Amino acid sequence: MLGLGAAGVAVGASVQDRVARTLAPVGPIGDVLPAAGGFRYYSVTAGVKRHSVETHHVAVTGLVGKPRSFSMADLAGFPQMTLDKDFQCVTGWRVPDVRWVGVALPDLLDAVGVSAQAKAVRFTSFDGVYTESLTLEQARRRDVLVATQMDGKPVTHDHGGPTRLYVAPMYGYKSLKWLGGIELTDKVKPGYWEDLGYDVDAWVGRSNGRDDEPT
Ligand SMILES: Nc1nc2c(c(=O)[nH]1)N[C@H]1C(S)=C(S)[C@@H](COP(=O)(O)O)O[C@H]1N2
Ligand SMILES: [Mo]
Repeated sequence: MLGLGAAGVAVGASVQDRVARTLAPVGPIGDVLPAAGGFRYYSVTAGVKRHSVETHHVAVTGLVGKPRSFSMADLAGFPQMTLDKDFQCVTGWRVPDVRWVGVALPDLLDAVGVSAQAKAVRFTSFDGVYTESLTLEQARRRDVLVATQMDGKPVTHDHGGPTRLYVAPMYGYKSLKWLGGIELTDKVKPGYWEDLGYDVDAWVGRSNGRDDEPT
Protein backbone atom coordinates (compact mmCIF):
# COMPACT_ATOMS: atom_id res chain seq x y z
CA MET A 1 0.00 0.00 0.00
CA LEU A 2 2.83 2.38 0.86
CA GLY A 3 4.41 1.43 -2.47
CA LEU A 4 1.23 2.30 -4.33
CA GLY A 5 0.92 5.63 -2.56
CA ALA A 6 4.55 6.57 -3.19
CA ALA A 7 4.28 5.57 -6.85
CA GLY A 8 1.22 7.78 -7.16
CA VAL A 9 3.13 10.77 -5.86
CA ALA A 10 6.19 9.98 -7.97
CA VAL A 11 4.38 9.75 -11.31
CA GLY A 12 2.40 12.84 -10.47
CA ALA A 13 -1.23 13.54 -9.90
CA SER A 14 -2.16 14.01 -13.55
CA VAL A 15 -1.13 10.53 -14.64
CA GLN A 16 -2.74 9.10 -11.56
CA ASP A 17 -5.90 11.07 -12.25
CA ARG A 18 -6.04 9.81 -15.80
CA VAL A 19 -5.62 6.24 -14.60
CA ALA A 20 -8.24 6.81 -11.92
CA ARG A 21 -10.68 8.26 -14.42
CA THR A 22 -10.17 5.32 -16.71
CA LEU A 23 -10.13 2.50 -14.21
CA ALA A 24 -12.02 3.72 -11.23
CA PRO A 25 -14.36 3.36 -9.61
CA VAL A 26 -13.84 -0.34 -10.02
CA GLY A 27 -15.54 -1.45 -6.85
CA PRO A 28 -15.19 -1.19 -3.10
CA ILE A 29 -11.55 -2.05 -2.45
CA GLY A 30 -11.22 -1.22 1.23
CA ASP A 31 -8.95 1.45 2.58
CA VAL A 32 -6.01 2.53 0.51
CA LEU A 33 -3.92 5.58 1.23
CA PRO A 34 -5.53 8.80 0.08
CA ALA A 35 -3.85 9.88 -3.14
CA ALA A 36 -2.01 13.15 -3.45
CA GLY A 37 -4.21 16.04 -4.51
CA GLY A 38 -7.91 16.61 -4.34
CA PHE A 39 -10.98 15.47 -6.16
CA ARG A 40 -10.99 13.15 -9.10
CA TYR A 41 -13.63 14.07 -11.63
CA TYR A 42 -15.84 11.08 -12.16
CA SER A 43 -18.52 10.57 -14.75
CA VAL A 44 -19.87 7.32 -16.11
CA THR A 45 -20.98 9.24 -19.20
CA ALA A 46 -19.09 11.46 -21.61
CA GLY A 47 -20.10 14.93 -22.72
CA VAL A 48 -22.73 15.79 -20.13
CA LYS A 49 -24.62 18.84 -21.36
CA ARG A 50 -24.25 22.00 -19.33
CA HIS A 51 -27.23 23.44 -17.52
CA SER A 52 -27.28 27.18 -16.97
CA VAL A 53 -28.26 28.50 -13.57
CA GLU A 54 -30.96 30.60 -15.27
CA THR A 55 -32.94 27.67 -16.65
CA HIS A 56 -31.92 24.72 -14.47
CA HIS A 57 -34.63 23.06 -12.37
CA VAL A 58 -34.82 20.18 -9.94
CA ALA A 59 -38.12 18.30 -10.23
CA VAL A 60 -39.59 16.60 -7.18
CA THR A 61 -42.16 14.01 -8.24
CA GLY A 62 -43.64 10.61 -7.41
CA LEU A 63 -45.40 9.91 -4.12
CA VAL A 64 -45.77 13.54 -3.09
CA GLY A 65 -48.69 15.80 -2.30
CA LYS A 66 -47.82 18.35 -4.97
CA PRO A 67 -45.05 17.73 -7.53
CA ARG A 68 -42.88 20.79 -7.97
CA SER A 69 -39.94 21.92 -10.00
CA PHE A 70 -37.44 24.15 -8.22
CA SER A 71 -35.36 26.78 -10.01
CA MET A 72 -32.05 27.96 -8.57
CA ALA A 73 -33.89 31.05 -7.32
CA ASP A 74 -36.45 28.81 -5.59
CA LEU A 75 -33.64 26.86 -3.94
CA ALA A 76 -31.97 30.09 -2.81
CA GLY A 77 -35.21 30.97 -1.02
CA PHE A 78 -34.86 28.03 1.37
CA PRO A 79 -32.71 28.15 4.51
CA GLN A 80 -29.14 27.42 3.46
CA MET A 81 -27.23 24.66 5.23
CA THR A 82 -23.43 24.74 5.46
CA LEU A 83 -21.42 21.58 6.12
CA ASP A 84 -17.64 21.23 6.41
CA LYS A 85 -16.83 17.58 5.78
CA ASP A 86 -14.32 15.21 4.22
CA PHE A 87 -15.36 13.80 0.86
CA GLN A 88 -14.47 10.17 0.48
CA CYS A 89 -14.64 7.89 -2.53
CA VAL A 90 -14.91 4.20 -1.87
CA THR A 91 -11.92 3.63 -4.19
CA GLY A 92 -9.67 5.24 -1.60
CA TRP A 93 -9.23 8.94 -2.24
CA ARG A 94 -10.45 11.51 0.20
CA VAL A 95 -10.59 15.29 0.18
CA PRO A 96 -10.47 16.74 3.68
CA ASP A 97 -12.68 19.56 4.87
CA VAL A 98 -14.79 20.52 1.88
CA ARG A 99 -17.38 23.25 2.45
CA TRP A 100 -20.81 22.45 1.02
CA VAL A 101 -23.78 24.81 0.95
CA GLY A 102 -27.26 23.88 -0.14
CA VAL A 103 -30.82 23.08 0.84
CA ALA A 104 -31.30 20.31 3.38
CA LEU A 105 -33.25 17.61 1.55
CA PRO A 106 -35.90 17.30 4.30
CA ASP A 107 -36.82 20.95 3.73
CA LEU A 108 -37.50 20.26 0.03
CA LEU A 109 -39.46 17.14 0.90
CA ASP A 110 -41.59 19.11 3.34
CA ALA A 111 -42.26 21.71 0.64
CA VAL A 112 -43.89 19.14 -1.65
CA GLY A 113 -45.45 16.98 1.08
CA VAL A 114 -44.41 13.34 1.19
CA SER A 115 -47.23 10.80 0.80
CA ALA A 116 -47.76 8.13 3.44
CA GLN A 117 -46.87 5.34 0.97
CA ALA A 118 -43.43 6.82 0.21
CA LYS A 119 -40.57 4.81 1.67
CA ALA A 120 -37.59 5.80 -0.45
CA VAL A 121 -36.16 8.44 -2.74
CA ARG A 122 -34.69 7.98 -6.18
CA PHE A 123 -32.34 10.59 -7.63
CA THR A 124 -31.69 11.05 -11.33
CA SER A 125 -28.92 12.88 -13.10
CA PHE A 126 -29.44 14.94 -16.22
CA ASP A 127 -26.53 12.97 -17.67
CA GLY A 128 -29.35 10.54 -18.44
CA VAL A 129 -27.65 7.51 -16.90
CA TYR A 130 -26.55 7.88 -13.29
CA THR A 131 -29.07 7.25 -10.52
CA GLU A 132 -28.95 6.96 -6.75
CA SER A 133 -31.26 6.04 -3.92
CA LEU A 134 -31.84 6.61 -0.24
CA THR A 135 -34.40 5.31 2.18
CA LEU A 136 -36.84 8.01 3.24
CA GLU A 137 -35.31 7.91 6.71
CA GLN A 138 -31.84 8.58 5.28
CA ALA A 139 -33.23 11.28 2.99
CA ARG A 140 -34.66 13.10 5.99
CA ARG A 141 -31.23 13.66 7.50
CA ARG A 142 -30.18 17.27 7.64
CA ASP A 143 -26.72 16.42 6.35
CA VAL A 144 -28.15 15.35 2.99
CA LEU A 145 -28.12 18.41 0.74
CA VAL A 146 -29.18 19.58 -2.65
CA ALA A 147 -25.84 21.33 -2.91
CA THR A 148 -25.43 24.53 -4.90
CA GLN A 149 -22.02 25.63 -3.59
CA MET A 150 -18.72 23.91 -3.00
CA ASP A 151 -15.77 25.62 -1.29
CA GLY A 152 -17.34 29.06 -1.55
CA LYS A 153 -18.30 28.97 -5.24
CA PRO A 154 -21.21 27.64 -7.27
CA VAL A 155 -20.78 23.90 -7.89
CA THR A 156 -18.90 23.73 -11.20
CA HIS A 157 -20.14 21.69 -14.14
CA ASP A 158 -17.35 19.14 -13.67
CA HIS A 159 -18.39 18.63 -10.04
CA GLY A 160 -22.03 18.15 -11.04
CA GLY A 161 -23.45 21.67 -10.98
CA PRO A 162 -25.67 23.59 -10.95
CA THR A 163 -27.07 21.15 -8.35
CA ARG A 164 -25.57 17.95 -7.05
CA LEU A 165 -26.67 15.73 -4.25
CA TYR A 166 -24.36 15.71 -1.24
CA VAL A 167 -24.83 12.83 1.19
CA ALA A 168 -22.37 13.74 3.94
CA PRO A 169 -22.29 10.49 5.96
CA MET A 170 -21.90 8.19 2.95
CA TYR A 171 -19.31 7.38 0.31
CA GLY A 172 -18.99 9.69 -2.67
CA TYR A 173 -20.97 7.56 -5.08
CA LYS A 174 -24.15 8.52 -3.21
CA SER A 175 -23.47 12.18 -4.04
CA LEU A 176 -25.06 12.15 -7.49
CA LYS A 177 -23.84 14.83 -9.87
CA TRP A 178 -26.02 16.92 -12.23
CA LEU A 179 -29.08 16.38 -10.07
CA GLY A 180 -32.24 16.89 -12.10
CA GLY A 181 -34.87 14.68 -10.50
CA ILE A 182 -35.96 13.58 -7.05
CA GLU A 183 -38.69 10.95 -7.06
CA LEU A 184 -40.47 9.59 -4.00
CA THR A 185 -40.97 5.84 -4.36
CA ASP A 186 -42.48 2.99 -2.37
CA LYS A 187 -39.19 1.10 -2.16
CA VAL A 188 -35.48 1.58 -2.70
CA LYS A 189 -34.44 1.20 -6.32
CA PRO A 190 -30.70 0.59 -6.25
CA GLY A 191 -28.59 3.15 -8.07
CA TYR A 192 -26.09 2.89 -10.92
CA TRP A 193 -23.14 1.51 -8.97
CA GLU A 194 -25.40 -0.42 -6.63
CA ASP A 195 -26.71 -2.42 -9.58
CA LEU A 196 -23.03 -3.24 -10.19
CA GLY A 197 -22.40 -4.45 -6.65
CA TYR A 198 -21.80 -1.43 -4.42
CA ASP A 199 -23.55 -1.39 -1.04
CA VAL A 200 -26.92 0.35 -1.07
CA ASP A 201 -26.14 1.56 2.46
CA ALA A 202 -22.89 3.41 1.94
CA TRP A 203 -22.06 4.68 5.43
CA VAL A 204 -18.45 5.81 5.73
CA GLY A 205 -16.50 4.06 8.46
CA ARG A 206 -18.38 2.79 11.45
CA SER A 207 -21.08 5.41 11.37
CA ASN A 208 -24.41 4.00 12.40
CA GLY A 209 -25.97 6.89 10.57
CA ARG A 210 -27.15 8.68 13.66
CA ASP A 211 -24.09 9.66 15.63
CA ASP A 212 -23.17 12.97 14.04
CA GLU A 213 -26.31 14.18 12.33
CA PRO A 214 -26.55 17.96 12.61
CA THR A 215 -29.77 19.64 13.66
N1 LIG B 1 -23.83 11.67 -12.34
C1 LIG B 1 -22.78 11.11 -11.71
N2 LIG B 1 -22.65 11.33 -10.39
C2 LIG B 1 -21.61 10.77 -9.71
C3 LIG B 1 -20.67 9.92 -10.36
C4 LIG B 1 -20.84 9.71 -11.76
O1 LIG B 1 -20.06 9.00 -12.42
N3 LIG B 1 -21.90 10.33 -12.40
N4 LIG B 1 -19.65 9.34 -9.65
C5 LIG B 1 -19.81 9.25 -8.19
C6 LIG B 1 -18.58 8.92 -7.49
S1 LIG B 1 -18.12 7.28 -7.46
C7 LIG B 1 -17.87 9.86 -6.78
S2 LIG B 1 -16.57 9.44 -5.80
C8 LIG B 1 -18.21 11.29 -6.87
C9 LIG B 1 -17.03 12.08 -7.42
O2 LIG B 1 -17.34 13.45 -7.43
P1 LIG B 1 -16.46 14.46 -8.27
O3 LIG B 1 -16.48 14.01 -9.70
O4 LIG B 1 -17.07 15.80 -8.04
O5 LIG B 1 -15.07 14.37 -7.70
O6 LIG B 1 -19.34 11.53 -7.69
C10 LIG B 1 -20.36 10.56 -7.62
N5 LIG B 1 -21.50 11.03 -8.37
MO1 LIG C 1 -16.52 7.17 -5.84
